[in-house]
Amino acid sequence: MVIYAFGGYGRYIFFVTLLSIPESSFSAAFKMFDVDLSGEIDKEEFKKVMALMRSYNRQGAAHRHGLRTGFKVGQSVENGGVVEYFFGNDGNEPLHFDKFTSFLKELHEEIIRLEFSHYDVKSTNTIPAKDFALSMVASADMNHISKLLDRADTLENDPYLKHLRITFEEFKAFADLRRRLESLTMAIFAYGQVNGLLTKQDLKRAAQHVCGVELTDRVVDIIFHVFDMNNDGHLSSEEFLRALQRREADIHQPAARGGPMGWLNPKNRSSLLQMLR
Ligand SMILES: [Ca+2]
Ligand SMILES: [Ca+2]
Repeated sequence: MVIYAFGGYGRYIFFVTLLSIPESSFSAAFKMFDVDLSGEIDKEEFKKVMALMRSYNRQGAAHRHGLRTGFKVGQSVENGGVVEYFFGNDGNEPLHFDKFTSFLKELHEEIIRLEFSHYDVKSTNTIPAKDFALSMVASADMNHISKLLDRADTLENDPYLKHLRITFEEFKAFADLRRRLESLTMAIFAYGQVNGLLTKQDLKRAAQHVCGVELTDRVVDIIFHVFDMNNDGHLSSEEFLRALQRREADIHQPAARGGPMGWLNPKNRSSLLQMLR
């Protein structure tokens, strides 16, 4: 529970900044923070890069001059205790790669947990299948959003699916899969027997073998209900990518998204990637 441990809403900008680092870029991010290439991050390096990233994320492309006019190191960096956690109370402990990456991993996991609790209004530790479907659609390709929402709605007409409830572990498995799969789509489709079309069984095996993620039958049933748009019992590569691609249409209005996943703004990601280039 790193977010709760380290502070509340007022510090969220700090966490937004850290969360803008995608898992695939942890290693590149570490190198970026380690300004003097000593193999470890010290407190001043950390504060400097955080301030830079913060001003970049906040001002965005329209005010890019903010990067040049400078960030004021040590000024109003509300860090929610993270600086002390990383560098000790005296601020002199160096930060190594393992601690840096495991912290970021935990932070990402915490966001998944927050999203789950957002749907788990009665704290039963399970969420209805329809809410799960909606959460999948919320992170899918925006260009198909209304059709996918319709499909999520029809879940209630299915006598079997409508009563299913999804646990946090199942919810997290899908989030893990989505996160890891983007770069592994080709490998996944090697599991499709016919022209790269995935059956439910193919998807389960591929998730397990390629990504080490265990999907339960009901999660796979819900995935197919929503994303097998032509109802042929297979996921084509287009259908599959629709499920994995993050939505794109509203990146200019991150605040309008609401909910914890609004923090994971594609715009923040691409900002960082630009910085890393
Ligand atoms: Ca260093
Ligand atoms: Ca299909």
